[in-house]
Order: sequence, then structure tokens, then C-alpha cells
Amino acid sequence: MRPALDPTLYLVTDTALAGARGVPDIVRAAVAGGVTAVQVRDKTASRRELYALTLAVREVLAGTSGVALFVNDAVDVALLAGADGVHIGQDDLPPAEVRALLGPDRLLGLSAGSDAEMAATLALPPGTVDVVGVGPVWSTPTKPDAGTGLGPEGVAALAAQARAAGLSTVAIGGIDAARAAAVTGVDGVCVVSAICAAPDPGAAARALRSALGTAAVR
Ligand code: TZP
Ligand code: MG
Repeated sequence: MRPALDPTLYLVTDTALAGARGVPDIVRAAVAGGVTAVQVRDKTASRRELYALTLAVREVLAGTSGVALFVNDAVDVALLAGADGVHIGQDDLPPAEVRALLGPDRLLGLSAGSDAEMAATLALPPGTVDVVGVGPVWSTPTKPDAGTGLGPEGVAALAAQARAAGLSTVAIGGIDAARAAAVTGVDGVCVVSAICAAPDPGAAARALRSALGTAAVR
């Protein structure tokens, strides 16, 4: 069975922003504050380091119920570390091939930031992708190459296409507690710096949850 995914508040980790506090401790605090899904993302780590980090985060999440664990890009690491799924972008291995490697019992996330990318996503065989990451909502120093922000309206319009096809959607890019309420038309929001760079990641997660309100569908 494919793991359940609650995408309401989805933390994407950043090892550099976490600094000396370390990603696992930030994840622990963030989940206590209301994070519902976690993606281990580290573009500079070796495969070995990413594997070790994923195992450490998995250990943290073992005591929590229903917080899905994704690995960014690395299907091999996701499988070996027993993660719930993998998140890929447009430059990674093709989604159908990644699904074949993952098998039916893991989650697959895919980024789509334009009509063309969304059309390609929706053309995949049903069951290939579970959740689409739409963005950037706003341009962000965390990922300068993500480009100009689509704005909340642009994200909602793209997300509507995915939702109509029955896919979960999360918005990403420049979201913090002050901006979260402006993001609508998605099932959840992804944040990196709003939690990983916060002086108190648990409080930052709580502030985001309260800004998002209680709606399961935004
Ligand atoms: N993909 C699109 S924007 C982004 C990613 C990984 C980074 C978002 O980071 P932040 O700090 O939440 O703006
Ligand atoms: Mg990628």
C-alpha cells in the first residue's frame, strides 16, 4: 500500500541553513510544531552522506505517526533508507522510470512550474505521480535558479489542473507565516528557509500552521 500523505505543511530540509543545529533536530522540532511531511534535500551531500542523513531523519520520524518522508532526487537513497517516497524535478530521471524503480508502494512527487510541465505531468500514466510541487510562488534566495515567482494566482491556476486529475498539490517558493494565507488552491505548502533558518523551528512551524488555518483543502 502506498503510504498516506498529509501535505498540509511540508518541510524541505537544507543542511547549510540548519547549520550546527543539524537537520534531524530541526525536523524533530518542526514536526512537534505541526509539520506533516518532510523531504530530505541536500544538493551538495555525497550519496553516502545523503543516505546517512535520511536514516537519521527517518529515526526522528519513527516516533511520529503519518509524517511521510521523501528524499529529493535520489531514488536509490530513498529505497535503501526506507523512505516513503522520492521527489524529483524536471531534470531528474523520467517520472515513469522512477515509478518503475519505486514500485507501487511509495510516493512520487514531481515539480511543475509551467503549463508545459504540468501538461507533461498530466500525460503520465495514472498512478505515476502522487503529489505535484508547484512554484516558485515567489522568487527565493533558497533556489535562485527557480526563477521569477508565478504569484499565488499563477500557482493556483497550475494547481487546479493537477487537482482536476486527482493529484495532490503543494506550493513552494518564498512562503513564510506572513505569506502563507495568500497561498490558495493547493493542498499544502512547502517551506525551506521559513523553518530551517528560523531561530526557533518549532515556533516557526506553529506559526505556519496557524496562518494556514484548519482547512484540509486550501
Ligand atoms: N523549489 C522551488 S523554490 C524552492 C525549491 C526547492 C526553494 C524554496 O525555499 P524557501 O526558502 O521556502 O523559499
Ligand atoms: Mg531534482
